[in-house]
Amino acid sequence: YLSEPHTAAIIPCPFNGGQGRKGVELGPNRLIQAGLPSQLTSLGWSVSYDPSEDPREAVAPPLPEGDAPIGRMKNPRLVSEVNRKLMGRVGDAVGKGWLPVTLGGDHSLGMGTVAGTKSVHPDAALIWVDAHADINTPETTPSGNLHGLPVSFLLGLSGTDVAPFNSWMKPCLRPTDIVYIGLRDVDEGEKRLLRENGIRCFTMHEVDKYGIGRVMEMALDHVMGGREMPLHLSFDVDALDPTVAPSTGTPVRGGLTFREGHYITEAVAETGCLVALDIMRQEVNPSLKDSMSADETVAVGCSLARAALGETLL
Ligand code: EXY
Ligand code: MN
Ligand code: MN
Ligand code: MN
Repeated sequence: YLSEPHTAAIIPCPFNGGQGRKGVELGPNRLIQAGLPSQLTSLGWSVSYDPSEDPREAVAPPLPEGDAPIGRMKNPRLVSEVNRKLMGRVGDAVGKGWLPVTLGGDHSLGMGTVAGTKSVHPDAALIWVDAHADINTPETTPSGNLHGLPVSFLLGLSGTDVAPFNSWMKPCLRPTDIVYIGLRDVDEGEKRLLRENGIRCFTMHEVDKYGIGRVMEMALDHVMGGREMPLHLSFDVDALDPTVAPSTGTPVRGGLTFREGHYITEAVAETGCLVALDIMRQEVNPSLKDSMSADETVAVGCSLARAALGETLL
C-alpha cells in the first residue's frame, strides 16, 4: 500500500471538544515543537507538514447555530464537523499512498481518522490501543463526552444513526475489523456492546496473562489473519501506565509499560502494512508544576510514532 519512498503526512488536530477538559488541544503543537517532523525525516521518511498552516482553523469551524447538546451528546455539531473534515484529510493522504500521522487532540477524532482510512481501504484492520473502549452509544454514554463514543459510530451501532453525524458518516467498520489492547476502564454498557458484537479485546488482564508478544501475535492474527492488509493504528496514550504517560486527563492505574507500548508499535511496523497512525490524547497542562510530566508524555508520544514508522527495524 505504501509507495516508495514513504511519505508521512503530519496532521495536527488540536481539538478538545469531545470532552470537558482543557489541555488536550495543546498536545499536537508540543509534539511538533519536540521535533517529530525532523525525527521522522531522520528515519528516511519524506514528511509532509506545513508549519505555516494554522491547524486551529480545521478544528474550530464557526457554528452559527450554536451547539446545544443533542440527547446526551455534548458539542455534537462541533465534533461532527471537525471529524467530517478530518475524514477528508486522512482519506486524501491515504489515497495518495501517504501515511497520515494524526496528532490529537481528544479521541473523538478517531471517528474521522478511521472513516478516512476506510474510505480508501474498506477492508482495513484497526488496532485500538486504549485504557477505554470508546464504544458508548448516544444512549449508553454516562458522560455525554463524545471521546467515549467514536467506535460505536464507526460500527454503526444502534442509536448512532443520528444528526448531525448521519449526514456524512456511514458505518464503515465491521466488528471483526477491530481489536483492542490495554483496556482496563470499561463501562457496563460498553461491556455488553463488546460482548454482543463479539469484539476481540486484549485487556490488561490478557497482557499480564500472555505477555505482550503473544498478545500482538493473537491481535494481528485476529484482524489480519496472516494476510497482507491495510492496518490503521489508533493509539490513545492513556493506554500507557500513568507513571509512563502522566499527562493525560483520565489516568487509569495498571497500564502498559513503556516497553509494552513500544512493542505494539514495533510489531505494527514489522507488518509493513500500516497505512494510518493516530497518536491521541496527549494532554498538556501549561502550568509549571506539570511541565515535567507533560514533557515526558510528549517524548513518549514522539517515540511511539517513530517506532510505528520503523525506527527499531534493523
Ligand atoms: N467511558 C467513559 C465515557 O464514555 O464517558 C470514559 C471515556 C474516556 C475515553 C477516553 C478517550 O479514551
Ligand atoms: Mn480513547
Ligand atoms: Mn482512553
Ligand atoms: Mn470509568
